Amino acid sequence: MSGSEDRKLILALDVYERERALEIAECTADYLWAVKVNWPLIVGSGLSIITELKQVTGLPIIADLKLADIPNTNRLIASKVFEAGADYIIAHGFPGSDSVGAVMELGKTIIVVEMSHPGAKEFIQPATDKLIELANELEPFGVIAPATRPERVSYIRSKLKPGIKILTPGVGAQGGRAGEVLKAGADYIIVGRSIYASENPRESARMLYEETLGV
Ligand code: O7E
Repeated sequence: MSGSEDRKLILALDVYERERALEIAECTADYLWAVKVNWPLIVGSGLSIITELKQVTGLPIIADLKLADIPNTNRLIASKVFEAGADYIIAHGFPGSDSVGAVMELGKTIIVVEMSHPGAKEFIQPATDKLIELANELEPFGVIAPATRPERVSYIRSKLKPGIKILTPGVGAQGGRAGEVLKAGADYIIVGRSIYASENPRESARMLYEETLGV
């Protein structure tokens, strides 16, 4: 198995229960680069789950809050979440550079430039070029792009400053394929249900990890 710096798999831990979350994170940690915590787990188990997951796995924690508020509110939320131990926070870009900037002042940030679901074509995809411009200007750690549309990942890669990472949700349950999206230019794949809802989460994570090797 490679060191964590070579890993490309992020677990989207979208369960409610604390015990289940800790158990799944612990048994899959060997194959992960990071664990992503979204609202289902925070509303189910509280913010302290971030601290606990960090202790149990030793991995980076991405707080996927999709922050989309005025700068002051983004700042109030992000400061508590970084304080809890999050290493990265995901923010929407559409509220503007001041809102995203307020999060970036506090810690490493990931900006949504396009989403993976069908409805993303209605409002977000028409704004993707502007959101890429915003990312190129602010230079966050990374951006979110859709694993369900590898051609869009290639496009986003071609417009994005080198060095800004591309993280892609939508592999597995939403139809995206790991190898294909990594070849298209993604740096990391984000996978939820195909791991946490499978009969053997460790084995599912191992198989996805194997798929990412050598791409
Ligand atoms: O479909 P799954 O079960 O593999 O889970 C995918 C996870 O990625 C889930 O947490 C979902 O909220 C998230 N996600 C998407 O599925 N599509 C997106 O466009 C964006 C995200 C995401 O991670 O948001 C970061 C902003």
